[in-house]
Order: sequence, then C-alpha cells, then structure tokens
Amino acid sequence: MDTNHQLAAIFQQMADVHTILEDDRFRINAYAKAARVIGELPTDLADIGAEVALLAKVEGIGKSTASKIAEFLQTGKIKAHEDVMQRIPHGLLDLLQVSGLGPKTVGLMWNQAGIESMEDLKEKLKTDELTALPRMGKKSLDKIRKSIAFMESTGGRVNIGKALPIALWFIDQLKTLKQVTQVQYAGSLRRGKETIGDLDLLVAAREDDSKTISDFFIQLPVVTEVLAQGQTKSSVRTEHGVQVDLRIVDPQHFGAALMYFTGSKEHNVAMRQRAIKMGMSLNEYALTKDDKPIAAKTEEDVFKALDLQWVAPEMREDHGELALAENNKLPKLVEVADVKAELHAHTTASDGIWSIEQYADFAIDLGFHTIAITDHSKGQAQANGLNEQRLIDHIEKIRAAAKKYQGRLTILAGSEVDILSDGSLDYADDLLAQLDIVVASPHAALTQEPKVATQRMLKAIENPYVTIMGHPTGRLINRREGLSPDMPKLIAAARERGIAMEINANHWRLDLRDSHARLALESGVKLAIDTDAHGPGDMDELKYGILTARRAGATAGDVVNCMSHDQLSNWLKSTRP
Ligand code: DGT
Ligand code: CA
Ligand code: CA
Ligand code: ZN
Repeated sequence: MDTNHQLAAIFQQMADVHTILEDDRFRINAYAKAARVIGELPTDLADIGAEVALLAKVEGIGKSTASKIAEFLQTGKIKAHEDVMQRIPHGLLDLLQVSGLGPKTVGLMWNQAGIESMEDLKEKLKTDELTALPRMGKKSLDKIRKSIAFMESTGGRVNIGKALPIALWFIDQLKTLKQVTQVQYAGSLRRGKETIGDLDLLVAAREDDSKTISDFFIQLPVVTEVLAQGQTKSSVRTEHGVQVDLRIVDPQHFGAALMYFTGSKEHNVAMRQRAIKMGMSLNEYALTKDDKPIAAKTEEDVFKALDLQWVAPEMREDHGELALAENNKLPKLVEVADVKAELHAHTTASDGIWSIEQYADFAIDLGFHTIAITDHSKGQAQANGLNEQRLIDHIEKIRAAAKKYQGRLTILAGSEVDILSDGSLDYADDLLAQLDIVVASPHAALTQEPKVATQRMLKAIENPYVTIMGHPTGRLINRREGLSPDMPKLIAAARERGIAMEINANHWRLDLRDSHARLALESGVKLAIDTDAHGPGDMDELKYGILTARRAGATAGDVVNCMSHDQLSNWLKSTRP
C-alpha cells in the first residue's frame, strides 16, 4: 500500500473512532477531511518528506495534519491514532464494515446496548430488542441482518482493489534483496479476479538463499502473524487481514511454477491432461518427457512445448482457452494503453472534486482524444445531482470548455441519468436530446425483485437517448448484492438499440462483472469501460475494468473507449434518433 492510502485509512479510522466516542465534531470533521484530501492527492506524500512546513503547503492540509503526517513518515505511526484506538474495543471496527452501519450507530450500539463485537451484534439481532435504540426501526434491523448475511457469504475474500496494492508493496520489498532474481504475483490476483482469497507471491532464488528471503518476508512490518515458515513456502497474515503465501523456486523452474500457482486449478488440470495426451507430464517444476525436462524456465517455453499459444492469465479458467490456443485463435485482449476516451466522469457540479478543465488536462496527459462530463441527475440529491436548470447551465459551461480545448481534446456534454425505480429516466427526452452522451444507471431501489428490475432496465434501454447502460446491477462487491435483472434480456435489448453496456471500473463496482461482460460480447454488444471518476486517483481504477474485460475475452475492437475519435463520434450519433 502506498503511503497516501495508508495515511488516508488512518485518518478515516480516527474520524470513525472519534465519532463512535461522540467526541467533538470539529476534530472529527478535520480528520475526515484529511482522509479525503490525502486519498485524492496526486502526489506521493513520502516524496515530500517529513517536513511539516512543506507538507502544510499541500492544498487542503493544515498544520496539525501535516505534523501527524510527518510523524508517520518518520516513525510509521501516529500517536494520536494509537491513543484513540485504545479507547474502544477493537471488535467495533468489524461492525464498521457492515453496509448500512455508520460510526454513529456503532457508537450507540456500544454505549446503549453493550455491543462490542460482531458476535455480540449477531446475538442481539436474534430479536428486535435493538429497536429500542434511537432511529432504529425494524426495517433498519432487517437491512443490517441482510448485510451481515451477505458479508458472510463472501467468505472473507478481499477486493482486488485492496489486494493489488498490497501485492505490489510486497514485491517492492522483496526486490530490495539482492538474492531475489525474479518476483511476481500469481494466483487469482494475476488472473484479475474481482476478489482474492489469498495472495500468492513467487520468488526466483538459489536454494541456499531461501532462508534469508523467508526470514526477511516474515519480519516485514505489515506482518501480524506467521502461519507457516518452511524451506520453500511461507505464509503470513498481514495487518490488512490478508493471507500472503510466498514460494521460493529455482530460477530454472520459474515459468512452470508461475504457471502452476497462477492457476486456475481447472486450467491446470486441463493443461496436465494435454501434457499426458502428448506423452509428457506437467507439474510445478517442469514439463518432462521420460523424466527428462522439456520446458520449465518461462511460461512461454511450456506453452510452446505443448503446441499452444501463450494464454493470458485472465483467460485461464478452463472456459475453452486451450482449444483457442491450439488453433491460434486466442483474442488479442484489450489493454489499458488501448483506451482513448473516458465517458463517465463527475465534476464539482455534482459530487466530484475536479473541474471540467482538470479532467480535460488529465485526459490530454493520458493521450485521450475524448472525455465526457456526466454529472448526476436531480434524483441523486445526496450526490448534489443537477436539476433541469443547472444541467442547462452546465451544458453551456461544458460547451465553452470544449471550445477552449478544440483541436486538443473533444469534451462531450453528458449526464449520468438516474434510472428511477419504474424505469423512467430522471430528465425528459427534450433535455436528454441536448446532450452528446447519456449514461443511464440505477442508484436507488436496489433491492427490487429480479422481474421488476428486468422491466425497469428494459424500459431505460428503450429510451432513444440512452447511449450507455451504466453499472446495471448496482452491486458493491462484498458490500451490497444489488439487482439481479435477467442479463440475457438486457443484453438482447442493448444489442437491438446498438448501445454499449458499461464495465464500471471502480473496484467496488466492476459492474458488468466478468461473466456478464462475456455474455454481452457473445451477443455482439459493445462494452464501455469507464472509471466513474469523481477526482484525481480515480482514473487509476481503469486497470480493474480492463482486467474484468480481459476475463471476458474482450479485444480493443469490442470497447467503445478504444475507438478512434471519428469512430466514437459516429457511433454516438448512430445510437440516437
Ligand atoms: P483464491 O486464492 O481463492 O482467490 O484462488 P487462487 O486461484 O489464487 O487459489 P490458491 O491460492 O488456492 O492457489 C493458487 C494456485 O495454485 C491455484 O490457482 C492453482 C494452484 N493450485 C493450488 N492447489 C492446487 C491443486 O490442488 N491442484 C491444482 N491443479 N492446482 C492447485
Ligand atoms: Ca490465492
Ligand atoms: Ca494461496
Ligand atoms: Zn457515476
């Protein structure tokens, strides 16, 4: 985890814990603001260094926050944080993970009902006694019960957006050892799955050095528990609650080991069967024939010796990838570098923290030709959604910015229009007609019955001004189940209309999920991969959307964001009356 993320998490935790303790609002707001500002910062605070005066120059960071940051950069801790953590039972932190449970409510539960842990809460939820708490009705209790049941059904898997930075941090640490010649993450993370059971790291090194390496690994500061330490395999648990497995292999076997530990298990089984059919045998050390090694050093060598194209990790799920690889028919999967347009971004007009110009400059830096500004519609009052008059004014502003950037970047006037619970859109058609692009997404009524949800989405897709169906289930990974509409029906309707379906790249959403995106592609529906950016940092999320698209087998040709400028503008026109 990089420094900014660590610090943002610490400040957020201080804000939450002070809220639980009902401490003064002023301090809570200051910590919450610090968390927000640091989380969105484009520069790495570690690069600025532990100098209070310099840190305080960063916009949005005051003196007192700056001195805490300096303390963290010097010591790896913040005393005020450690002190406040002593004042609550740590079990309360688990409760904050429950969707629908904020720090205020957790504080009430602790003070007035003596709840100190998830176990306590579950016990109390067996009856309705918690309705005695202020603002806690039977409906709220049901929501909390549902959230807990959903969390438990996820089996402790970690979101990829949390797992990837942790893996990269470990890799950076391991790279500092001169004994390590190669290091790579494997497992479900390398396959780009939306959640990760545990992290699998693979290091190439001489056998003599493995003790030095595993000693270093288990003593890293984020390690809270050592689950196993052996000659070639060690396992630890980290302060983020993630298990990390480290395997140390001989450089000569690195490719075979990487292939094995990347999985999936099902893909490995198919590979082994193929090897056997060809009179060979495959394990985590090598591909061999009559006990003589044929290939082991790189994955490419092993695939080649089995008469296969190299299969991208995201496709290794035994979904027919070997048949494609055998016939040289694997798709050339889309990459982050193929993306030339962002079509879903929120500015300060609604709930974003960047202006139109800030997005435009950033898009130019990324080498994009187009960006669409799509603020929230009026139904999203909590996100400061725009009413009709504000949208009309905003369109004017966007047009003015577009003029200013003419020749360098196309700026499209758009909206993320709320799909209301009955499927009608939040603006009338004559207003939608003034926009270049319309992303229609559900934000509320996300517990509807599947049949009702299907009708709702179908009605939205039929609106002639919709260009992209945004995050159609509204799920939040590990947090909210969202809608379960009949996806084949939505996809058929989207195809009929010629509109795109979004893979929202935000790591909490990834909606369309991999399997839905695959269905869309199979029906010839184009994908849009957008970050739903609200400010700096958010556009880094693109990689998660790309991984999801790759898992679905998408090529650049399947993704509207990868079209050339003219293709995109023609496609947009083709979707509208
Ligand atoms: P996860 O951690 O649940 O998100 O999923 P993976 O795929 O990372 O699974 P993990 O960590 O249990 O094992 C990493 C890889 O090692 C797995 O993808 C394939 C390989 N592997 C582990 N156990 C077996 C096994 O019993 N048979 C085979 N063929 N491969 C295995
Ligand atoms: Ca794993
Ligand atoms: Ca593992
Ligand atoms: Zn949005």
